[in-house]
Amino acid sequence: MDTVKLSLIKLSDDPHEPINLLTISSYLKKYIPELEIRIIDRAYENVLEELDKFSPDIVGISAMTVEYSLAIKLCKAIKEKRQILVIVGGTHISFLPNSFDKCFDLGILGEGELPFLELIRKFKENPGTFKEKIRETEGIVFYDDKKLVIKPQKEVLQDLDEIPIPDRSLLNPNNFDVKPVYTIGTYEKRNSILTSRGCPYRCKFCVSARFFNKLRLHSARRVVDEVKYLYEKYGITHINIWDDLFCVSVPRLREIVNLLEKEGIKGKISFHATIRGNLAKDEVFELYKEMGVKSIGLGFESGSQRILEYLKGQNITIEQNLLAIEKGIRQGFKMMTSFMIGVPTEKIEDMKKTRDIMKKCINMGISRLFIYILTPFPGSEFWDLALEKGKVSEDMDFSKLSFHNKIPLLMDEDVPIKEYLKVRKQILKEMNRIKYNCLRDYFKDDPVRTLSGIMKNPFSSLLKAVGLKNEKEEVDEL
Ligand code: B12
Ligand code: SF4
Repeated sequence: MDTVKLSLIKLSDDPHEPINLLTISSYLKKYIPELEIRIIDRAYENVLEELDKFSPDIVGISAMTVEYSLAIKLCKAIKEKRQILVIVGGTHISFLPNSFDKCFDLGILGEGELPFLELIRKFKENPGTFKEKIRETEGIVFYDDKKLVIKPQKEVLQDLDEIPIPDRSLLNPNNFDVKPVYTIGTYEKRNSILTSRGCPYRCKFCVSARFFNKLRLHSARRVVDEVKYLYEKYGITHINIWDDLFCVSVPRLREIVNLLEKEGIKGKISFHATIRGNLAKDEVFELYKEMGVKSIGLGFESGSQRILEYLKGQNITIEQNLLAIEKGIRQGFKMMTSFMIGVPTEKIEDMKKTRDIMKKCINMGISRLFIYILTPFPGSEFWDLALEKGKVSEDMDFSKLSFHNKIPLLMDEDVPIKEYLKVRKQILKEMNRIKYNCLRDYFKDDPVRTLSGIMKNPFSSLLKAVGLKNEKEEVDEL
């Protein structure tokens, strides 16, 4: 086959760029330049209509757990119309290959670059015999007649710089509109980058650290080249760094700052990045400031030291988290943090401690604050526990597994639900104290745009983004 046409589908209707699909695309194009790729983003496009227009040979769907049920529906709808190859990839199938649905031709397990390249190569050689030839590839799952064959991926890319800078022209143009940026509360042309894979820690609830396993970093040069490309080619003024722990290497951070300066783009772009309480050294804040980081996310998780240790291990304390927040605020960063409740062994007293620490963070001047209910995503230690307790299964409705669940699946069994709901209501009320922060920031940045945005559609993404609608509904419901 001379050319292969590939469609990659982002199922989330959240208007963030699918950096994973961009990454896969740039890697595939490096080795198969004649490959024609069309990314379809459900946030802006009707997937089935766009597929009709593009008429691909292969469709690749990316699915997190919460999206897996939708991925199956979409695959069935595609197959009703045409018999083309439909592949599923992403975190869900990688952790739960046993949930592979027969409607898909194949699933890709783990990091997609190597197995997907192999697959497209084989398909391009001969679409007719491709299925027989792909069988020996590692990192795939498929049905061989009635037998499910799972071949885990043994090797992943070691040098992330082998992935060329993702080509943003594959994105829907709406991605480049000026938009409200929740983290900093201003209107920007924004985009995202990913400068690493993995994390040296193993928090019990975390999926991505286990997914990527070994920590790998893009070089500082490659990071700055991508930032420069976004600034010069697309006029991007804000970059969200999606890394789990961007500050994990201080020497690389320093090199990034130096290179931004050398390239003459330091101070021209603002960033959002993450930090961990035990890594929040003065030097990191200083480098973040110099680099142009304006907002910092920190996972506080719990106001109870016992639960914090249970979740994150012994290398982190409440004092470290508070100190990090205090330092950040003092230095002018917009600090944002998140907590979780509904943790196994967590008692009402522990939740009250979380409520009190939230109060403290608000009094200190935290900019944004979130509270989630612990969700046992496949890949985390909690999935196994929830499975044992019969709270989840491999053929459940996966759309229920989201942070926005109201009733926890794993909370300590001795905690009376009424008591839990009472504390949760107090926690939400506490959070409501700062719910206008973001709106206030938007007003400050551009009052006309903010007002007209609200007038045009009071339930717009602007209000949704500041959490007004959701929190009010939740408080009323309880
Ligand atoms: C950016 C991000 C988002 C963004 C954008 C998502 C997007 N589609 O791009 C937004 C904000 C929308 C988001 C939302 C949510 N997210 Co999120 N998100 C991330 C984050 C930080 C980065 C994703 C990423 O680009 N990673 C880098 C790439 C390289 O990795 P990757 O996505 O896994 O992709 C690789 C492979 O999976 C595979 N692959 C992926 N797709 C495909 C498709 C094909 C065809 C193939 C062959 C291969 C393949 O190849 C890729 C390259 O190696 C990850 C954490 C992380 N570090 O990964 C969490 C993460 C993916 N999110 C997670 C969760 C839970 C959510 C939410 C459910 C949270 C919630 N609100 O409850 C929502 C769901 C939204 C919805 N659909 O309703 C979990 C997923 C857990 C799970 N088992 O599903 C993660 C892992 C974080 C965690 N808790 O550990 N998220
Ligand atoms: S929660 Fe953050 S610090 Fe913990 S393992 Fe995951 S990425 Fe690392």
